Amino acid sequence: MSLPVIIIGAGGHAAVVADALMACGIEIVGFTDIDSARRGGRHLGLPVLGEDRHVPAGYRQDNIVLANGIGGVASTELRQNVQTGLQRAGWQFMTVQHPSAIVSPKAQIGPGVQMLAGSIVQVGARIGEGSIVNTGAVIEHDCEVGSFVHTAPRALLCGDVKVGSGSHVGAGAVVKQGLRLGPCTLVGAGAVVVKDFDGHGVLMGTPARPVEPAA
Ligand code: JB2
Repeated sequence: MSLPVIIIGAGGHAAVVADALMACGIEIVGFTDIDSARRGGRHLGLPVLGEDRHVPAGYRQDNIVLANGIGGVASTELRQNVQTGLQRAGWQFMTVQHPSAIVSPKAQIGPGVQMLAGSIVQVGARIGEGSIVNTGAVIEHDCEVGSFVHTAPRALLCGDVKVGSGSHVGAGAVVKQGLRLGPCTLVGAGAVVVKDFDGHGVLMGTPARPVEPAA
């Protein structure tokens, strides 16, 4: 059983992470949030403790773990920066697996990965640190997903796809089997990707094509 958890961030993704932890019977101490006005309030019925430095008395790095409640659409940079900063200060980030997620015992799951309700991670898949497999997303066999990748709700990576670190695969998008997407690729919602892409850019549409990011 996990140590009690503090969730970083008190927004939409944090609520989804909290729900997954509650479904596992894991104790949640509360949320932190950069918005100091929220200190003393509640989120999902649990206390907002204050900013990241406001860990309640009695809790230390050896008797509590953190869960990353910051999601982000399009960019996972904030999520990554907040987590790596706190890790440098000595905090551990837990892996989260909703009880309804199906995760092959032959998949390799990095530290701090979040596999949310109804997601599927198939045999031979490898998922790097801090990535999100969001609600109903599917990572098929032998995929290699880098660190801090967000696979959004219902996105589908067919077998043997490689996705570079810091990428976002939008809701309902499909990436055809065997493709390679470089780091920091943004796949728009509903896109169908049928060609490799070097990364650091945006793919949209069916079939997906590179587009200029919105100004
Ligand atoms: O450095 C920080 C920090 N920066 C922003 N530390 C802490 N502890 N909290 C921080 N925040 C807080 O995260 C913001 O003040 C805000 O309350 C929260 C982010 O909430 P929001 O609902 O705006 O975004 P999200 O990342 O939880 O959810 C986004 O990404 C999900 C994957 C949304 O787009 C969701 O719809 C989406 N499902």
